Amino acid sequence: MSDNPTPLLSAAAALRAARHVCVLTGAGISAESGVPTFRDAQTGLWAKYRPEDLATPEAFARDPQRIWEWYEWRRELVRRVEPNAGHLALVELASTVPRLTLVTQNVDGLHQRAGSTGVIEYHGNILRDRCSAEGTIAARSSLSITGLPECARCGELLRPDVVWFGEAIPRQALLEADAAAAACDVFLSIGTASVVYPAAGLAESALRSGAKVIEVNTEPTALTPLVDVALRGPSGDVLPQLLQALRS
Ligand code: BJW
Repeated sequence: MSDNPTPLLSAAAALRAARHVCVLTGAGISAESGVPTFRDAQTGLWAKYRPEDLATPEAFARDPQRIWEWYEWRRELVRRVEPNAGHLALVELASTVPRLTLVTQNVDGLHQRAGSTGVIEYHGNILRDRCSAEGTIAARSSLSITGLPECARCGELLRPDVVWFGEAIPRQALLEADAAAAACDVFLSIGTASVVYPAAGLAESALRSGAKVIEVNTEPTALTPLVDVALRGPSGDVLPQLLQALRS
């Protein structure tokens, strides 16, 4: 028998020894629920649309109707889907390790629906509206002049409460995620291409602090050359297997 443990057993051993696990999830963890990722060449959202046409404040200022149509379509989709085995495995992982911080780049709320608590929403939440003038979470006015969602308080246009390119990460989320990445002893990067910053910098920060970094992804990513363990496969399969290995 070989002395080299399999990647799954190595990852399980790292988690067993961990006091604080920081998890960063990306679009890949929701793919098995039926939510499209961004950068998949065939099915990704950016395969059909250019990011700068839809996910920037400039695009919204230029054509709010088009942006709202895209986001309403995605909202409907997110409301119809269910959390998958990957989301559920992270709920269990949180009750298995001494401390777990879950940071998600996803805006779909599926971690919370699966039962995860204290989720740090790094890029916001697609199901909330925010006033484009006041910046606060806002209710819709029932008297819209433009036919687009307007703020019940000030009448300005509402926008989805997500973070577009060139916009700052919500301050609390940024601080909490930075602190967890720098303090954890295991960092788990799941279903993200690791190309969008500052989120992609969290794993780098964890590595600098001496944490073990484990990646779960169907494909190699920009982070793969730096990780301690790479687990290849859909997170809905790999995460339950990892949990089982951790418990045995
Ligand atoms: C599976 C799977 C399965 C598939 N199982 N795996 C250099 C350094 C630092 C920053 C920059 C830089 N150059 C440019 C920037 C700025 C920019 C940036 O990073 N650009 C890069 C693209 C180059 N960043 C920003 O603009 C950020 N803000 C900022 O920097 O602010 C500065 C500032 C400071 C102070 C004041 C003002 C400004 C903001 C970034 C916002 C990103 N927003 C989006 C849209 C959110 C709203 C919406 O949903 O519409 O967030 S873009 C999109 O990308 C979305 C995602 O959260 C994010 C990351 O995508 P993710 O999750 O990695 O998805 P994919 O599709 O790329 O990958 C999926 C992965 O899953 C793949 O690897 C698959 O293989 C895998 N997979 N099935 C497991 N079943």
